[in-house]
Amino acid sequence: MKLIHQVRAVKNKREIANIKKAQKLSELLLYDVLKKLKTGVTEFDIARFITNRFVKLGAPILSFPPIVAFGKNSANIHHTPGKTKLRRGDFIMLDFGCTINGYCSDMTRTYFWGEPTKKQKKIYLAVLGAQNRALKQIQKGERRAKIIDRFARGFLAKVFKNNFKHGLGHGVGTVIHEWPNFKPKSEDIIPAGCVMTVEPGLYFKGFGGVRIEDMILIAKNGYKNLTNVPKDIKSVIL
Ligand SMILES: [Mn+2]
Repeated sequence: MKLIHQVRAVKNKREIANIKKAQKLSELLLYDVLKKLKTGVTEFDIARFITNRFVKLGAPILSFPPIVAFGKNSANIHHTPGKTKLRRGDFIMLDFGCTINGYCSDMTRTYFWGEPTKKQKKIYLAVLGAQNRALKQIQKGERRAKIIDRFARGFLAKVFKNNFKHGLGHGVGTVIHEWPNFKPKSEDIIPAGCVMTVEPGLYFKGFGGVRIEDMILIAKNGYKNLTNVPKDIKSVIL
């Protein structure tokens, strides 16, 4: 007999429509956020803007409190937005989502406020490369969570040692973190019809970090990316 979390992981059409709607709204909002960014604005200002804007757009219940992290604060995986002001050369990490009829969305994008340094660029491209590698395995039909996690983790470890400090991703549904999980020791096999995040990251204390998170729908063959916000290096330099 299947456990309830396994049954719940496979989404029906209505559930997928809600998740997609929540994601669409978050994307609209992300573009509004990008327009709000300016030197001197605080993380708290941006976080409050996100919260208020979701209320205005008719989705007042967020998936989780928004993460807005500038500069070295982006090295903190679960940073709480504070008084830190945006400065030239900063990383900008934005991680948020909303709910529609109880169904969550989840997305992270990392931007640069001005031209990134060589090191910043290297970190970003490593994370992007790791995500692409994991997605490629899923596309090819790999469904063992730990193998998918290993592809991303192994790639990152070749460039930077031990800086990827969390699982590669998680199921999304009526709660923001649900079964299954992309983790090194996960025994999960990802079923078709399941919505997962793929979110590699690199974090350097005192310097900053990058996380790129997309939400995907696992198909029988391959997957569908539900996140449609550009993440190539050119698009993330503001
Ligand atoms: Mn997530």
